[in-house]
Amino acid sequence: MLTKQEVLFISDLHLSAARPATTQRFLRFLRQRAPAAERLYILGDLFDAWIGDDDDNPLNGAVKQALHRLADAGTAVYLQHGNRDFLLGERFLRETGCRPLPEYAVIDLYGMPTLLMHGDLLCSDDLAYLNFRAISRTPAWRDNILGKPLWLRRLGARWYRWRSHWHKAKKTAAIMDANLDTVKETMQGHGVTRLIHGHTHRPALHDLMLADGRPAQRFVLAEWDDQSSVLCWNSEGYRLESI
Ligand SMILES: [Mn+2]
Repeated sequence: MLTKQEVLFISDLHLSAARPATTQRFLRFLRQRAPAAERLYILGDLFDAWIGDDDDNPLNGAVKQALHRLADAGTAVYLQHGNRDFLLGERFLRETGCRPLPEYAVIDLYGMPTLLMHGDLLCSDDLAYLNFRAISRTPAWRDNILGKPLWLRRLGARWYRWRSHWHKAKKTAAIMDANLDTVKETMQGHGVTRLIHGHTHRPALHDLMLADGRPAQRFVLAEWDDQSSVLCWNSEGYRLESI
């Protein structure tokens, strides 16, 4: 077998029955592209909504099976929660062979400590969202939601999506972007000069300077839409690959 030497990063696929082309592209990526990698990091919002590990719709089944096949083929798959799929739980991990990442995950990337985040915590100007986030990550909130029957959760997800769409329309672009001070404080707090995150759907590579004068880099991953991109690292450096 070939040595697997690459490390891949993706985020914000927002898989849902409403976007079958993206799902197909992702399944093909898992089958054909990802097995060449040593590690695949999925930095949140793999699904557009996740209402519980017991949701056995066909899309979830196909994705779970493909992830497991990849893990079985020797690629380590790491999963971070996004703001849309933070209810992904233990059972999902068991059924896919994915390994969980904490909301701030520092990994070694070819000798360089690198912080991985979904990115929603960087949008610190969006106080209404951060407030909801704090409440919705408590065990009580979670148990309450997951204790409801599946049909009710399905209905709730539709309502939530509609409401979130409507709320977003009222927020300014600046509020929904990462706050630069928060970015710098977070990086400095974790002792890194490299950060990779998604969530904002504003793909870019930002050069910045930390308060202690060290130059730093922030990679913002793209959402998977009509186009898909993958951030690929190997010992030589990085490149963006379109799928
Ligand atoms: Mn997100």
